[in-house]
Amino acid sequence: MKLFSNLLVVAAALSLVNGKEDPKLVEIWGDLWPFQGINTFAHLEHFTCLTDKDQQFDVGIIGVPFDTAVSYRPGARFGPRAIRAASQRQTSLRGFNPRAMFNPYKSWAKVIDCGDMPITPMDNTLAFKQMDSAFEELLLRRKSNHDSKVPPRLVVLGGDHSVLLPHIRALNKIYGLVNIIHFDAHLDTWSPDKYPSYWHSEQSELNHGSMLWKAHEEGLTTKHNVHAGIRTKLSGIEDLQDDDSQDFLRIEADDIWLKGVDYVVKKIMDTVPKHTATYISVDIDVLDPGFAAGTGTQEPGGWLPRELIHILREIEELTVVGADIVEVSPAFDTAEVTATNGAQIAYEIMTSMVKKGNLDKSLVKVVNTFK
Ligand SMILES: [Mn+2]
Repeated sequence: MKLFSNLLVVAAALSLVNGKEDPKLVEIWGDLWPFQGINTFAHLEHFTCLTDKDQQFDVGIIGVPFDTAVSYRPGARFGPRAIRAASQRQTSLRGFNPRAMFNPYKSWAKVIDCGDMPITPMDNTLAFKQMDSAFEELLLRRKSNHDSKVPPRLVVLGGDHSVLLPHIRALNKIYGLVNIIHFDAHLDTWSPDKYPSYWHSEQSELNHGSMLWKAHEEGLTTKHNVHAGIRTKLSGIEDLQDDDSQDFLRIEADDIWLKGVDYVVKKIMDTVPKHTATYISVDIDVLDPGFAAGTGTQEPGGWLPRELIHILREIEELTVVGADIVEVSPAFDTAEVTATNGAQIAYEIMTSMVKKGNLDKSLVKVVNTFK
């Protein structure tokens, strides 16, 4: 019986909804196997953080199921639920990350699943208003559970890549300029001119390949930014010149086998100052389509999951103020491969965020932005 119960996942906390449970029944029925129960990310406790304003946390998973800014295959609105389903073998009891020698789910931090942002799929202007407001609500008007002088941090499950922009806008209000480490097959620094059309509106300028351009236009980012895993087709060499002018260092997908994984790690660490606010954005299409078919814009010749995982571990000392894993589109996935990689990447990033400790309050540039 002892061995048997060791194999079980204690999920009693998930069932404590009204405080009226019979302890004896909880003892009998309160344990679930990883494939059982309602899906939250890694069986974390779930709170609807947007409506529960007194809910304090240190690191929150938040789903942003928005995909009406894609330029090719849609479907990433179902990314959050697919990543949550694929995360079920992560539990606090089996959450020890051997590569990091650390369990992010059993440490100082209160890590919870904040649920999803309710974003309209009918009107992108309104959708971005909703996302701007939601990120401000969760970051500017909240305190972290561990230290009331710093806000909590979010790990976003996308959604298409454009959901980065409202997150960076909110982070910029707190920390000032933010460094971006952008794992992606594509540049995503394309200006609207690169999508020529007779038909034009202000909102049509923003899509999942232009949000980094927009972030630069709005003056949200530093001069210490990195793209890693790039292998996109271009409209011409001028795309790279435009990218240079937005202060991104490019690490090509081929660099990982031509120059090695250590080269990639060193380039990132040489570019991004360790003690400054840094955002990690992972477009799942940085992985080869063989490992991430479930995405909107596949590019052959990408990285292996083990390479990305290793790099994320090697850069764990950076000061990560927020992160995302985007563009998981489960309708194109096979055998949950893409979503499982997405869940693992979220776990690796969360491991780093918790392992490094809470943020130093000196990073918070704007005082009294949150109550
Ligand atoms: Mn992207």
